[in-house]
Amino acid sequence: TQHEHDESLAVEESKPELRRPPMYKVILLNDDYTPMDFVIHVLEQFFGMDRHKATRVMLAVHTEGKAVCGTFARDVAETKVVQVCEHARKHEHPLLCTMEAA
Ligand code: TYC
Repeated sequence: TQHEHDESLAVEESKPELRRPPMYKVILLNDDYTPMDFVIHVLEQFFGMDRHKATRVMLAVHTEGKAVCGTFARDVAETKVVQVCEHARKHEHPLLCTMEAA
């Protein structure tokens, strides 16, 4: 039928959308006051790390000044940044979290 013909044309002529969405690195920044245990808990709670990995990443931030916690689509990265910052502020720690294009 003409209807079926139109449908297949519509499918065949659509431009395939093959590009991945742009990704963003979520980055934790060092400071002098946030307790190490608090940072480890943040990495476990918000980034799904086990204690061993969370400890390694926390120490990387502590010694290098910053470290990548994970790479996510933009809306997920934005949510993590807000959640970590709100959690830190609730506990009155100066911990900073940011994101940048991967
Ligand atoms: N530098 C902090 C301390 O000595 C620990 C720390 C690690 C703080 C990682 C923030 O993102 C951070 N207590």
